[in-house]
Amino acid sequence: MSGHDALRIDLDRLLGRLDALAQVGAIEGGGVCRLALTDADRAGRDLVTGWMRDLGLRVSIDAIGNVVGLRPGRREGAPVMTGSHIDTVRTGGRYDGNLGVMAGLEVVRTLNDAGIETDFPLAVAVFTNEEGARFAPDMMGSLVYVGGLPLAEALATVGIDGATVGDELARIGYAGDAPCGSPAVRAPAVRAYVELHVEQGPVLEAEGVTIGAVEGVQGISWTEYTIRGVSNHAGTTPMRMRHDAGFAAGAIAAEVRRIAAEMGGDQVGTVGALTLEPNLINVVPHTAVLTVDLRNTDEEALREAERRLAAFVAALAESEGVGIVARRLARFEPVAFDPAMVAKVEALAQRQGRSVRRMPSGAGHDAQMLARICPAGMIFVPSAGGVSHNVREFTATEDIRAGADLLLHLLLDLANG
Ligand code: HGY
Ligand code: MN
Ligand code: MN
Repeated sequence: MSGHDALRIDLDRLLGRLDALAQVGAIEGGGVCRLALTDADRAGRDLVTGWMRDLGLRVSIDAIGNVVGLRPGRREGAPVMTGSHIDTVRTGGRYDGNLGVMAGLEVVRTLNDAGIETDFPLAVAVFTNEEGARFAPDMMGSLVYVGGLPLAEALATVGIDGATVGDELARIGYAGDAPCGSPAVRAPAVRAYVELHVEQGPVLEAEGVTIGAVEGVQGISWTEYTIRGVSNHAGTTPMRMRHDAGFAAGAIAAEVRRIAAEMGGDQVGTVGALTLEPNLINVVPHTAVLTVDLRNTDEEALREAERRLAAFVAALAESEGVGIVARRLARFEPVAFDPAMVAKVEALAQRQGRSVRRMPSGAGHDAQMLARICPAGMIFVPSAGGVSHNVREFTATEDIRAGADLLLHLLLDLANG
């Protein structure tokens, strides 16, 4: 432990910040809608960077809009970093991403109040567009940060509403001047990275366990399909004459479910977005655009799922006489976190008297990108009912306290090397 064993976060202060941030982009049912680079995202960023400055952090904003608040240590050099994201999906909860950033700020406040200076600097990061819901891929900001996606390519990305990342970043005033990683430019140095996040799944709650020591993140495959058929009269067109983009979209959605059931194990598949044109009751649709999200903890199995779907789509295009164009939106192989970091999370949780279990993450996280440049790890706390990406997302306050206290002491341990 860090020699400050009795140190604890202030739970009410942390909950207060979470509540205040949840008012920005608040939607019916207690959730939040702050899609990346919208006015609501700007308002959230303004609030959080204000808190960072109030805490005495040196705030830098890089060219993809990542915000890093730096707390100097006794020594110069690469910081120990924590953080997450504050952009949300359209039906977001108040904890996804936000908890990791708010807990990072609470750690800083706790250290400030205790007059504790760490050996190495500490940093709290807010990564741009982790969700990828408006601009694919997800984890875009942290991927650019570590040099995994060229900045120009990220800025040129066109979103689901036709806007580009670059234009929106400039519009909200977060196109920063701090250099960010790119294949050409070395990624900023980070000594270690730890992210606190809600599990967003049912495992911890079902097992009555408080802490997840996350071993890694499963593979992610996002594809958009554009299907071109022929619009025709719903009443006069014999079934044998149809080239029905709507039917083809529905067949793909059903096949995604069938492949997941057939493969079993960790295979999951989702058709989350679907639009038809002209989207009228009495017209056979001429166009359908849908997205498929496939994930698996095993890379080979994920590739098999992709192969099965691609074969189905090719045969469907043939049999229905439609054109189907696939566009890759995101593809990340499974990531394993640094075993020593996973062991640290587990051991510290046990030392703090918390129940803990090792587990993979079903969701993508910025930590999986930071793992490319430094030892990275994650702390999970339970999600009530396993619900997330839903306004009903909830984590019990005592679980938040457990996760934030664990983050506090893990960061102290890492920053005092
Ligand atoms: O899609 C995900 O896994 C994350 O919410 N970005
Ligand atoms: Mn998240
Ligand atoms: Mn999310």
